[in-house]
Amino acid sequence: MPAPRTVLLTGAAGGLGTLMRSLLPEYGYTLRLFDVRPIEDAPEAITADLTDKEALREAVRGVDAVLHLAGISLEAPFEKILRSNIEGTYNLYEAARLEGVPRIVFASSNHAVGFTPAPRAGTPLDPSALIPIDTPHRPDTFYGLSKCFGEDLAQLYWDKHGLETVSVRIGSCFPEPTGVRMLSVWMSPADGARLFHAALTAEEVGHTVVHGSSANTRLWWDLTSARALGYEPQDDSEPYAEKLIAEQGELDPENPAHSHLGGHFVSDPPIWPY
Ligand code: NAI
Ligand code: 15L
Repeated sequence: MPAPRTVLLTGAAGGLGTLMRSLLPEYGYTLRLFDVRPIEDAPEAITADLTDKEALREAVRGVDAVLHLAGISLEAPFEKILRSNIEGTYNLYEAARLEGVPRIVFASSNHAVGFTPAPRAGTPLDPSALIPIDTPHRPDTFYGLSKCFGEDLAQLYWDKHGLETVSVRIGSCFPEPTGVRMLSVWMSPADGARLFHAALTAEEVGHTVVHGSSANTRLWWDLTSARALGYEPQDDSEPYAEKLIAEQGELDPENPAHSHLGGHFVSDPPIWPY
């Protein structure tokens, strides 16, 4: 596949979308923006819902790849998740298939496997204790379940239609880690751009699932499949560790919100406010 140049960025108004709008052009991409919310500083962006099939057909027409970030990013009633994340992602894949788009990079989440026990608190782990990429789906919420669906949809569209996907099980991609658990799953925005770039350009990915994080000292999961795409993480959350642990304490293995990959999503998930 020739290196993609024009990329549809869905979810462009969101937190990660905003970060990627500033970071990805440095890699030579021209971004076409899509979100249900208008983007103040980008009047050219397509303002449409993932349920709008016509808008999606037009949005994907002529692009080389899609970076699919749009969707409900927290827990919500099943009906809302169904509409935005399940039907919405299906609508995007159908539009891409019909318009001949060869590759999608799908923002999956650690919450697809959120009930997986965290290996253990502490630093650094024996590599054999890291969560492998083929760990079974163990969604911690309807939100996580929708990411399992997205990964399976991606597999179907590869096997049946030859549409490639890299599903990135993102840990926590924010400018800084804000909690002790995040020390283990944090992905710096710059590493996020590196990983998305690798996922957009690697040869012959079929459907590949990767963990999305920086090379954290306290890493909980295996980055081998991400590195195989050419991803070379440059960042580590460790400089934030002392302050966060002083403020919040070490993770308590008896607390379910500390002892699972998905953190507080397993017991008290944050709710989508809209
Ligand atoms: P966000 O909530 O800030 O952004 C999501 C964007 O999607 C919003 O701008 C929203 O308007 C848009 N959206 C929601 N429903 C839509 C619909 N039906 N049609 C069109 N647009 C719609 O979330 P964030 O943090 O930027 O995450 C981006 C993606 O990455 C999400 O899919 C999220 O599940 C995933 N992810 C993010 C992580 C993170 O650490 N930021 C961790 C794991 C996964
Ligand atoms: C996610 O999937 C969410 O979209 C994001 O807001 C964070 O909560 C992140 O996971 C996390 O687990 O920290």
